[in-house]
Amino acid sequence: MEVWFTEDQTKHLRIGCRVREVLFSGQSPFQKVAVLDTVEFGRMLTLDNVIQTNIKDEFVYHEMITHVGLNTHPDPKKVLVIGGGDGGAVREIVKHKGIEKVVHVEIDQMVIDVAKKFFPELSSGFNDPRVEIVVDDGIKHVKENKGVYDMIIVDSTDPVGPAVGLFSEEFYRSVFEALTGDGLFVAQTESPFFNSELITRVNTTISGIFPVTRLFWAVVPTYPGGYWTFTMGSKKHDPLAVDVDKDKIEALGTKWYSPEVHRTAFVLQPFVKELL
Ligand code: AG3
Repeated sequence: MEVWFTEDQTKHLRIGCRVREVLFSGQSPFQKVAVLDTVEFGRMLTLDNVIQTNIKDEFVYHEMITHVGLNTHPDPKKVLVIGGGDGGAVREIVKHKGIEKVVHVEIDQMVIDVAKKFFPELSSGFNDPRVEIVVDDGIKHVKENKGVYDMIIVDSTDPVGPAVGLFSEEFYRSVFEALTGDGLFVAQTESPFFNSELITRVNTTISGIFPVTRLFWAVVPTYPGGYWTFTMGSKKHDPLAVDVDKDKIEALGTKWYSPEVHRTAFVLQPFVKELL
């Protein structure tokens, strides 16, 4: 018997993956959590039937949501990750030797438990002594912590349900306050093919708060459109002005991010430029 997982990427577009085995399925207080062993992508995490990550393409997203910002700030020491309970972002952050502390605020304990059990390749960073896991609401956490973080990463789900607040002006203002004087933040900001209005709104909002706002992109085959964006808001440092250290990046052992990609990720096609 053939088993297929389908995500409704939009009302009129679906992605389907053939499933070898359903490894886990549970309902948390926040969402339906599932782990599927897919034929094309290996183990895959879905939340409310939306693909979050998988063994085959996770490196692109996790390298880009972390290293672009970590190489823009000259000396990041304290980093906050909101969401990203799978651990992929934390794994990349702890590769940086200068990092002293990573606070990882994930709202859903079940996602953390599932990551530890089914995605050891992603959650390995959880064992690093510099990492503190806090099961709480990220919005509340940024409101309660002011002037603390060099970098904040918003590794959220799509802007529906619990994640809506993570795309709001009020939240971006709290993020600004939670950062140190030269801090910066990076958020995942969806697809220019299917979420163009969101990209425009988020960029306008962040530009009204942060002196530097930059959109960059990468290819994630399992996300709608395959072309995915991230937005950086920075108080001082401009990712386009930094000369990234080749040796330092080589030491990270990345598979997508490189000094060249640091620059080309900010090269936007005319239809994307138009959104900003
Ligand atoms: N965060 C989810 C990105 C949104 C994907 N959207 C979709 N498939 N419709 C990824 C979490 C990985 N740490």
